[in-house]
Amino acid sequence: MFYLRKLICFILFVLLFTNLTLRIIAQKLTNERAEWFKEARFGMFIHWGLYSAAEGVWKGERLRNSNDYAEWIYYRNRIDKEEYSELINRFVWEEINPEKWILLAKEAGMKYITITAKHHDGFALWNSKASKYDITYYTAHHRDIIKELADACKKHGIKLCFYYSHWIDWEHPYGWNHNMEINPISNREYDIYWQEKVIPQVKELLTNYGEISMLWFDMWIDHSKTIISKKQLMQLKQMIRKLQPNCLINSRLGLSIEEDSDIDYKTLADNQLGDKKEDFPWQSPGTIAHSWGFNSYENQWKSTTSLLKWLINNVSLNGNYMLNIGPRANGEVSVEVSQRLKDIGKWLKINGESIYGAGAFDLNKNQHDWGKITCRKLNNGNTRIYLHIFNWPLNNKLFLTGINDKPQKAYLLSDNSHKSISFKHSEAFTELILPSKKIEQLVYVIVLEYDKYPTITDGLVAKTVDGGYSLTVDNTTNKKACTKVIRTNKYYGSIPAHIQIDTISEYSWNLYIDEPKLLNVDISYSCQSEDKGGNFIIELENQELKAEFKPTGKLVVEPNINMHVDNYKSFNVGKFTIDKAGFYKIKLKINPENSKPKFQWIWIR
Ligand code: FHN
Repeated sequence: MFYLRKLICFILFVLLFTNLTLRIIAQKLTNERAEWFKEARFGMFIHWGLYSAAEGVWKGERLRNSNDYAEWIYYRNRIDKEEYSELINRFVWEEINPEKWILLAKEAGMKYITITAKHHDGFALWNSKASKYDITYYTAHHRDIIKELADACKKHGIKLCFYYSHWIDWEHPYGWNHNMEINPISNREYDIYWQEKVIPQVKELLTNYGEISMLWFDMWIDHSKTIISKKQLMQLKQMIRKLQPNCLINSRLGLSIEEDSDIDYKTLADNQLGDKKEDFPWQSPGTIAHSWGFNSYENQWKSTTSLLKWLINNVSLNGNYMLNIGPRANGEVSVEVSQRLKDIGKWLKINGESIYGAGAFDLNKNQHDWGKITCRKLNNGNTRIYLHIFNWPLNNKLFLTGINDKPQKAYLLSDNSHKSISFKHSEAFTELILPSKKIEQLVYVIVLEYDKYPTITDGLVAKTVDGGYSLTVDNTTNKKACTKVIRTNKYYGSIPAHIQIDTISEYSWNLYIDEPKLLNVDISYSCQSEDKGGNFIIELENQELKAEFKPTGKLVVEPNINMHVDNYKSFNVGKFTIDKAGFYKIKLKINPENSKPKFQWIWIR
């Protein structure tokens, strides 16, 4: 009995150890494979297929369904397969030149392209032996667009990646389409599709077109909620690893990076931007308007500045951005798209150093109201911090809160001469005196050079562009507060983030105040009680300001629809005297009595 127990313990230990070792090895390989991807940061997605020729309209009827994804027209407008394939006749082959897309990607500063080799319609853009539903069979020209793209990528030094719709395939009788939720197929039937189309087609893509840097699968829900089995996914993954060990695989394969550490990176939802710093690689796929495939009715164009800021946002959190183009059936990229990409490219030509191979810095992502920070460690141990100014301060003073070290030098990245920008530094605060802004760049970048990786003081409330400090329910040092914050988008967002105070409560904030001054203190809250009662004290060292909560009444959100919400009002509560620059703690102590106030912020300036 004793030996049996020992044996079981030993086996369990070995299993656990092997599992852990395998995970570590998988993670290490993933990290090595994804090195180029972290360096690249910016890529082009290309949605091009039969749907491009429909342009979002079928027999005079616009795409059904309010999620205007034009590439979904086959499914949405219930089109017959053979009729749908006739869209091929609208393609203008003499004009189609995929090399132009690669040249555009290059001009935009993108480092890789991902082409929809096969989208949900099941139509392959290459000469596929595994299925006749491909471009070669249906054209007299026998074009292999994938081959043409592979050649162009090689010629211009762009990484080639493929989108392959593995889960959904509307063409194959046993491929998945959502209507099968009503008319199901069996697992055995689905496996016929898997073995006769998915496996051989992915094999073709990985065998016939040279080095493939990434396979981008598109199952946006976990495999457990779909017809695909884990066994099928593992079969596919193992084949990819065998055929092209360096090819990246995204999490939309259907396996999350948490479930399988051999998945190389996480793909966020469509147009979902990063929200937190991650240590593993990740990517947002994004559109310039709404649809991925060409849609003649498109009217939701995003501005170049927004797209650029999204790229910067993602890099500041260690992410990637893959921005889509949906060329027409003559290969043309609409001017709305090409112009935006060229403008981003112009910016990257000058400022690319803050993007390519750069990543997140340790300060809180929302700490500064003027923009976003990225960072790069140099080989000699020096570090460059890049301040991306989304909102140029009117007084040309830029406040950086939280970095303890003094930079050696500051300059504008767009200034070839690296002319020094003057700055003052004390303890955890750097103030830069910017040159007056010229209106040339969409986003100006300031470089701060350090002779080592700078240390930070975490959790300080930053000085805002207009010289104040906003002490909110989000930046308090009281971590528990976060769980109590009430946020709602109801009533058009007219109810701000707040904490309802039911019991005696205390919140505090850490600040660095950089000069002696008299600070005005305001507080914003909502109090619905008409009774007197409830009070608060705001403390700064041995100074305190005390007041009672006052009723704030209601607010009419929109006329005539009885939409009345709690009013949030700010009150001045007095002044604090700051004798010298330094670190300070501000405390808010609330005794709500019966008034149940809802606290929003303190503003000091
Ligand atoms: O359904 C597809 C859609 O057509 C498009 O390809 C996007 C790109 O991320 N992926 C799916 C929806 O998330």
